[in-house]
Amino acid sequence: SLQPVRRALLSVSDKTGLIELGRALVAQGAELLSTGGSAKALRDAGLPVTEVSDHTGFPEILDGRVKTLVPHIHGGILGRRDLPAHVAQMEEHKIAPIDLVAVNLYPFEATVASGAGDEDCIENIDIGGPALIRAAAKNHPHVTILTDPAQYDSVIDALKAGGTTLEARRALAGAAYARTAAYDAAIATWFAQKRGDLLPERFTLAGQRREELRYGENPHQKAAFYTDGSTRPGVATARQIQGKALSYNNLNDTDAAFEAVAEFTDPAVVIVKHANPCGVATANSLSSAWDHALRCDPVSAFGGIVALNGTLDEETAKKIATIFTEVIVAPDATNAAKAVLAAKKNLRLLLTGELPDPTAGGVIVRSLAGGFLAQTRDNGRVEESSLKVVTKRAPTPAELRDLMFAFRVAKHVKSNAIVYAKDGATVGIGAGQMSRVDSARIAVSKSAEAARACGQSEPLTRGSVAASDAFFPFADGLETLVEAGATAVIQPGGSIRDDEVIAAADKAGIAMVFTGMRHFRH
Ligand code: 93A
Repeated sequence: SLQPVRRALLSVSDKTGLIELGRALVAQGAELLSTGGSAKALRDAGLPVTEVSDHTGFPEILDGRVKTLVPHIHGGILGRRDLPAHVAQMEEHKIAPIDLVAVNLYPFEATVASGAGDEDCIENIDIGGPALIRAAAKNHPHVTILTDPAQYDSVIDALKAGGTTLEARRALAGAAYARTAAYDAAIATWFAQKRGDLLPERFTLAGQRREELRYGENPHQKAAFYTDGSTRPGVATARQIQGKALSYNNLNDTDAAFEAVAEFTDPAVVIVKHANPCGVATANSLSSAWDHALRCDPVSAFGGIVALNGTLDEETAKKIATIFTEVIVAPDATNAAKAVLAAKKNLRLLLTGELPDPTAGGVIVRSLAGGFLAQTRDNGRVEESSLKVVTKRAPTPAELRDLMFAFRVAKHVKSNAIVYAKDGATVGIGAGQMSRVDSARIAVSKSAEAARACGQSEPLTRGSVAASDAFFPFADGLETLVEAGATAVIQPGGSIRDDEVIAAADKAGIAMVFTGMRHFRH
């Protein structure tokens, strides 16, 4: 049944689209009720509007904390038009029915994000707005509830055609409760963070669907991309300059690549395939970092995601464009670089403006059967000063630089992770194996392949350093690194057999440092 609107209540903080909505309502004969600021905006646009306080005979009090929290408003929204007793009571108390409510809430989330003080944040906790939204949504058989300017157009069209359908009102009611739930989740999170409690007893996930994806990890899975309002530079906040829509796997891989490349201050390039880096390099230019990153595993780099930590320049863009690449993500790109990529219609270019702070806090969530796991981000960073040399030989300055680099890369490789590096570039990456020894061996065999590809007989791991994301439970893992030609090793330490591992390192004459910090990643 189409529901025309005789009376509408408009109370919005975000005035976007308000006038158009008001005009459409007036055009189809509705009376407009409105609160202070919204009423003023409507009046200024020349629309007839009744202040809520005039309608109820009760003034806005307590600095606006009580504006619409009165029976005349809530009775008008909640009364069932199909129950004679409700209709009679509304008449008895001179409560006029309200058929449409448009409310968007005090900008609590934006106020918190702006770094405002406690008092300001608290004043931006909307009480009357959520009450209006929840009441109107409950009575959706009779009432239309709008909570977002993006919904206005379709309702304006419906009003022109005689009113909203029950189906539309039901969908809007669902969206309304999602909005109040997300709003309360943001408030609860704020209180938890104030207490320093990142993982509170009740944890509510709230996201806004940004887009439906063509499919999930596989074509038979449905998928969507949700954003949580975080301003962390990355896939969710990036501008897409060109290319087709990003897939589920693209988004996941782009996130992994960009978070990894943000670890480095020198010009750096990370190439990711299946959420693992297959080449990482730092150099004195992005162009040369690209060359070195690609050399690590040119076979895997085909169809990869490329992340850069600086402005993409023309020379680097030309090089990347020579191999099939799914996504390039960078803080920025020069016009010349953009022009180079423009010819590659399918290639997506994402620009983030900034790099994310790898040391920033935050919470990471992963779902599992019956619930989800939450943990704080792995924002741990090993600094040179915290390394402990455990072998007779200490690393040379050149080895030390590469050890630091390799361990930082290992943090972004799925466990068990083994990373060989030389001269600021990975030369072999072993990822995601069930045994650490296997990861070490795989990295070497890949590096031998890469060496053949560039006409070398020796694997690139000769004379490299190696990083392990976790300790070696036995000496055999370390021995594999030595056999591959690593001259220095970085690992967390902490195994009950550390002594055996250190003895094996000393026997081989290599240098080894302990970080005291593990970087598992699954
Ligand atoms: O302070 S409130 O929690 N108390 C209320 O009774 C109330 N009624 C509506 N905030 C209330 N609102 C909110 O005022 C709405 O959710 C909307 O965000 C805002 C619109 O105020 P104005 O029309 O004065 O700009």
